[in-house]
Amino acid sequence: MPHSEPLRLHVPEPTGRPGQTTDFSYLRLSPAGEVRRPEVDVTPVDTRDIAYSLIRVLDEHGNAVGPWAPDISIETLRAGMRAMMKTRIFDSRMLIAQRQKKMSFYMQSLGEEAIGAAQAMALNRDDMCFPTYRQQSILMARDVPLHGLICQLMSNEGDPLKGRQLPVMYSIKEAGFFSISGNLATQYIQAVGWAMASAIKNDTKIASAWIGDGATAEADFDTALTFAHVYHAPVILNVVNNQWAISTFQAIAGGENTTFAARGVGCGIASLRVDGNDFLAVYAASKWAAERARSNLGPTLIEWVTYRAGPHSTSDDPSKYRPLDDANHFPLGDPIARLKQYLINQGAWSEQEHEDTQKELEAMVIAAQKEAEKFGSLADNHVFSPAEMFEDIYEQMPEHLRQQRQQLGI
Ligand SMILES: Cc1ncc(C[n+]2csc(CCOP(=O)(O)OP(=O)(O)O)c2C)c(N)n1
Repeated sequence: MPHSEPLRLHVPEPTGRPGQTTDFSYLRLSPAGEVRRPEVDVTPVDTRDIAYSLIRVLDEHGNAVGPWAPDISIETLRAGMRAMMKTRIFDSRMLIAQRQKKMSFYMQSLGEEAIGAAQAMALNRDDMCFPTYRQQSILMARDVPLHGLICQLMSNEGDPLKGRQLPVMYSIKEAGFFSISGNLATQYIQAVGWAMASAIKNDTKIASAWIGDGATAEADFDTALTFAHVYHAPVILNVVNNQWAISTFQAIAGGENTTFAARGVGCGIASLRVDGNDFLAVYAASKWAAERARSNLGPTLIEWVTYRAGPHSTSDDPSKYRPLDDANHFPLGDPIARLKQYLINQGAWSEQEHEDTQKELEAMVIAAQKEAEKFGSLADNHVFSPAEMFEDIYEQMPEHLRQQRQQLGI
């Protein structure tokens, strides 16, 4: 048949712009408990249906249902609750500090707290995470001291990174938290290499790689999948699909009419798609993937479906490109509220305990901030000496850097 119609370029658009309401029916959702749980030695291609479904454990009444309901102690869940609450409180305090000009920049993880926290609790402490700038919940779950983080944020004289990095770009080797880089996606392939090294050394540690939906469009994402597949690297390949990459909707990163989990299947990697706001599902899927990796069964890709409830960063105003109350309409709700309901149903939490914990953690963050501010903040210019700028570029300072330092007279 001859075609006479002119060709049209397709440019994906979000269904909701400012002043409108998002139609979230584009998300492929499954009811809690519905998706099957294969054995960990499943052949990757046999996870295809799961890559297009959504693993969920908590139903709308806060009950844990189905084959993915994890074997997890109430103590671990209570610790998870605290880690998520601490993350959210830390974020909101640091946002204020940024507005007070005590730091130049900040990035919240509002709405995404369950993902990093639950995976951190499913891993061993010496498994290495290769995070983006939005996995501070891993640090909270691993109980990293807050005052060092705040010194980094304030670029002050106590900053472990000596003021060389943008706030939030932490580097905490002892907590298995790889140095964050501003260059999107670079850490994904580095995680695979780290996992390969662990296998080469016949070690038992695994790696956990992190990327956002937007950054999957970077070439390093595909390279990482190829290497992970070829060498059966012991790595968990996490894709946090929070629907947005700054002002860009996930459809324009390649999410329209498909899923990010499906990318893994195409590369021969076992892949799961999971409710990222369901702490129990995150824990269960992370455990499953960790067991695969530790048993030499290879990598697992997990797409976490969630919603970036806050602005991209303190330099962003989402009201310019999406509906104001979008997060309230997101069908997977809020991760803290959902775990809270579950724990209350179990008789393991209460409104009173929630309030008390909130106050206790707020006091902890405020105390840490006070401690950090003893080293100054950006507002009072207590920063590292400029002489530090020339250190650590190479292991030994070369002559030309020594001369540049001398030119500054420091
Ligand atoms: C290589 C590269 N390109 C562009 C940027 C600018 N940039 C910073 S964050 C961001 C959006 C990333 O979105 P996503 O991967 O979805 O993660 P999210 O911020 O939603 O957590 C962009 C484009 C960058 N830092 N590095």
